[in-house]
Amino acid sequence: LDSAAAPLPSISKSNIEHRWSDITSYAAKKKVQSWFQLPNGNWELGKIMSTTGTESVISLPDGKVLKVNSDSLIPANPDILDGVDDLMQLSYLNEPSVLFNLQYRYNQDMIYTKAGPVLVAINPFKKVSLYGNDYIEAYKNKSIEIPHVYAIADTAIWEMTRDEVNFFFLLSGESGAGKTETAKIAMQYLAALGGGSGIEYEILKTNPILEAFGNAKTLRNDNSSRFGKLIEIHFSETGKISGAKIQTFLLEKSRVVQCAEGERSYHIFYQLCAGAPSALREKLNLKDVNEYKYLKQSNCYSITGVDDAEQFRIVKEALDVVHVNKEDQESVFAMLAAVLWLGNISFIIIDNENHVEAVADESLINVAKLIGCDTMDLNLALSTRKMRVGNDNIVQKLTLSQAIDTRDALAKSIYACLFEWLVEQINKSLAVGKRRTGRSISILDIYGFESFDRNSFEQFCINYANERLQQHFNRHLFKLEQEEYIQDGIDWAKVDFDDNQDCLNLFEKKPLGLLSLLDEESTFPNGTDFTFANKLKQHLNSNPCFRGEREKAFTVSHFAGEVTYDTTGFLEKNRDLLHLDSIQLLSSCSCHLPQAFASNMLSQSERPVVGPLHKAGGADSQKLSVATKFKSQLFQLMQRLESTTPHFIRCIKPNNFQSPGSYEQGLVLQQLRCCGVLEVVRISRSGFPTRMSHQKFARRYGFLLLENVASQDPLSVSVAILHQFNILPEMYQVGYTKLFFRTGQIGVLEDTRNHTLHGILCVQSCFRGYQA
Ligand code: AOV
Ligand code: MG
Repeated sequence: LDSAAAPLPSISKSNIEHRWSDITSYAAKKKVQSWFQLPNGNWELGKIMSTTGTESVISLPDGKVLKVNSDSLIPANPDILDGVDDLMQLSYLNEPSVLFNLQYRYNQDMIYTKAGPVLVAINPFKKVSLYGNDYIEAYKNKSIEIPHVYAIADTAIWEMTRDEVNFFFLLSGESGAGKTETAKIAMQYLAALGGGSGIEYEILKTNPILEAFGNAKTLRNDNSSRFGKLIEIHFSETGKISGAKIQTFLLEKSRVVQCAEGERSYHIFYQLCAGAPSALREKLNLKDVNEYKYLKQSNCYSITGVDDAEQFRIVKEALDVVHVNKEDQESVFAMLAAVLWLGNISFIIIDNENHVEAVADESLINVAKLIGCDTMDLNLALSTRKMRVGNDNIVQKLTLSQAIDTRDALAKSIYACLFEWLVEQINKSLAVGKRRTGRSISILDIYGFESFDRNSFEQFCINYANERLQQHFNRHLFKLEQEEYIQDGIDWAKVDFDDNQDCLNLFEKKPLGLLSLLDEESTFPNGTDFTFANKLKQHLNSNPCFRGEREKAFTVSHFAGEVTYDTTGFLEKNRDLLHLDSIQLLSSCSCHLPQAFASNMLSQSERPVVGPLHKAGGADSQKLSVATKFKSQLFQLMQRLESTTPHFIRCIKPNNFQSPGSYEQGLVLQQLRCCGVLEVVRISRSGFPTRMSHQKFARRYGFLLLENVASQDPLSVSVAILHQFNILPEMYQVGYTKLFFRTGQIGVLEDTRNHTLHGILCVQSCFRGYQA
């Protein structure tokens, strides 16, 4: 049993605080419990019966008795600590103990647990009765203390109102771990407490809209966010919501034209087809989902437990709430129908050079009608390209594959513009107004780390974003904490953590990083996915986070695991070209949305446009590529984060089947490990989380001193206070500028202060009574 290969990586030495060998004889005498790893990698709780030399005999719950190496046993916490609210309270902070504690709580639907400053949320994959008005009231009145998103939202509201600070909720976790749901739960609480103006209702209604247009079923999550979202909710001085603003990041637009077997395109397409009332159906000439090629290719039309028609009604209602008028709503649906019909447009070859023309069938006619243009113009835009050769303008006919790419690019652009347009309308409706108070709570919910059998440019961007966020988590919780101790001259045992700087360098380094090399290759007219992959292998093979693979693939060691990317389509997606012919077509349309899209595209100078003014084939090198634009968005975001008070919520997926009641230890452990939860707890516990400047400390508690210290400096006053109240030396440290305390120490002083103040107030009021 001992030597049987476990499929899971076994526990690393550095993660163990105590080994049984230190205490086994004691343990055997008391028959205390310890963790034993089974060959399948799971941990079992056993009782130590006896210990001789390096061997121990343990009995497992199923009655089996085993002789094992004492070193393979890991101490378990006493029963009294089963299911503690905060992992900080565990006596033994080893991996099996943490796993067990979370599982113990999970089995009782207690899905939230504190890990020091971080909230861990385990996805229940079922309705749990932890939400709604009664719970909101309870957390508001502080009559309940179990860890919860509500509790954190409550702290955020109070601290924000009092200290005039900006709060930031950072949600992280793998795809399907529960970030979006958790974000909605936090919004629910903020809306309940900050409500009154009615704007809170609009804010909540943005969720069904953005989910319909930006979420889709993937193999990992039936409701997977395919865009990143930052919502910033502003509050007045009295803590009431005054407005909000939504920023979105890189929508996965390739999904509109292609998606993998078993996945779906964006929810809204299925909702429209299922839920449109008959008048609308007729007007848009809507068919069933299985008649559209874009939706048909993945062989998946419905999601268990989801009624698309009902969702459509919900989305329409939500659009009303955020003031998108009926006329605009109809235009939105027309654009969706146009995208679907575009996918059905086919081409016929018209000469022996493989040049094509669009088939003048129902699909072509419908698209033209829906966007408001002439069928001939549409046909030309899809099958020809105006080019400038020397001083002449010429018209080049397109081949079949060029025409299909042009068609798909148009469909993707219309959809992406529609999404942006909607976000803009929502922002107008939620407008913060002029009276910004400097009080806001933001929630960041991006797409989680993804690893599929086949990973493309989208996963590359998504995982890069997660890597950036992880860096912020590390920096904030580890580096800054440790640097502060060192700066203030505090004795402090350094806790190591997994820094992901190497992986970020792999992405960001100039000129030899993944992003720079991708951009460079994207600007070469002759660059292909193949030359790109070769370039990576040539320049990056010595990087420990990188590995070249066969053919056009490469592997990156992310903080959350290795992912192999297939470079097929990387260059095209990064260039994101839309030919000027297509933009001109949209601007000539009689409908207002395509016109708005076209002028938006032309005004966005960073968008690469290829047309007569540009070289054929390559993008203008001055325009920003998709990856570069995304990177700069992320940098701006990180900068904003620096000036706020962050709160981290780590969402954990207990199984890969999206099913309730199944807790896979290996899967949970892997997520806990890669996001550094255990290290955070260890730092918080071994460190001095409470800190106060000498001045503030002296001002706050100085009056409690028995001797008169008015003339003394803050440091001497502080030391005098520490002595008078017999604070044990190991419970605090005196730094150059600040005092540092272990958890709970300040509480004692605060109690005394409150008692004393209360006493003083009583005396004062008696005195006033006496005078009167
Ligand atoms: P994600 O946002 O983290 O994935 P979601 O928030 O969409 O994950 O959660 C996935 C699914 O888990 C939801 O659709 C719910 O069915 C379920 N779920 C999550 N949290 C809860 C909860 N607190 N109570 C009940 N069910 C829950 V991705 O967007 O894929 O990274 O890109
Ligand atoms: Mg999500």
